Amino acid sequence: MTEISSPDQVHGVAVAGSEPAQSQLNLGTLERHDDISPEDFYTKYFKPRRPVVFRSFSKAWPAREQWTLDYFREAHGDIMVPVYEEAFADSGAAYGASDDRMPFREYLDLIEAGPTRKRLFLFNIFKHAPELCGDFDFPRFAPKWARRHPFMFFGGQGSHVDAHFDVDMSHVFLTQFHGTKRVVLYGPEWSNHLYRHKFTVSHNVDLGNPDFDRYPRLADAKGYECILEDGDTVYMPSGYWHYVYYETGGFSLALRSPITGPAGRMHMLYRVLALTVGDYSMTKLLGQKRWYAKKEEMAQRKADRLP
Ligand SMILES: O=C(O)CCC(=O)C(=O)O
Repeated sequence: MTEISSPDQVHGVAVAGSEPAQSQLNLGTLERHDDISPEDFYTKYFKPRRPVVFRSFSKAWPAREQWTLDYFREAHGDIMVPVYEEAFADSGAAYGASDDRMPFREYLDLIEAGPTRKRLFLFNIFKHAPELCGDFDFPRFAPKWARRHPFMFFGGQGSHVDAHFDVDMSHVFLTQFHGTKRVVLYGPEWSNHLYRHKFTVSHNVDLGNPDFDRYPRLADAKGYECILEDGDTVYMPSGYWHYVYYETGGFSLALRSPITGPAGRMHMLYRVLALTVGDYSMTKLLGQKRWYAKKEEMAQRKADRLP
């Protein structure tokens, strides 16, 4: 996800510490590998765009040992960090606006102390502390990397990131360091079943507590689920929807492999323009609440017409 796609998409209602009711969704368990070679990964997963969890991605990284809550607190605790909470998309929250700022040290204390909805989203700590880039590398698991856009994600127990796909259409490799999170994935072919809002990369459905009366076609969408633990990397192919629920406080690093080829790049450009120009213009024209209601109505109608 680029900085353009924003916490406007983060509009869920899960209560900190509550368990999501994902068992009702049609989810298979993601395949897992302790060790897979870059060549096998490319043939079996990257090329056919199949998500998977594996552990060999980060095994050579010094970060595996070094990056702990204590380390970040001591070495980088003074950095002022933008903190997000769940924000309803129709509540008037501005694109990209964080809810609060605080010293990193205080934020880490908070997520260690117990459940909290507060998250750091798309946090580029490397701008503040470039030396951290020496603690990991870009492994041979993808042909190309967006080297200037490594992002970190932190969250407290019970927080979640509502489902979305990344507007830059990158392939994402999300590596867990501390704590446990549940990740739910759907391929782009299910976007209408997920009631995607026009021009955006998100929807109004709360996958943590799905409302099948309101969104009946959601039940037909076939997705995947995995639990990410320290050392696991989930590969999320380009365009995959992802919903993340923090079972415990924790953090991860996302490395991104940009989409290649003219068709892929055109699609990325279309998505970025749709979100930044299309959605923005309609919001200006109709006002946030009316445009949101309209997007919701259109998504419902589209889903009703599905075979
Ligand atoms: O793990 C998270 O908190 C969110 C990850 C995410 O949304 C992403 O990598 O695009």
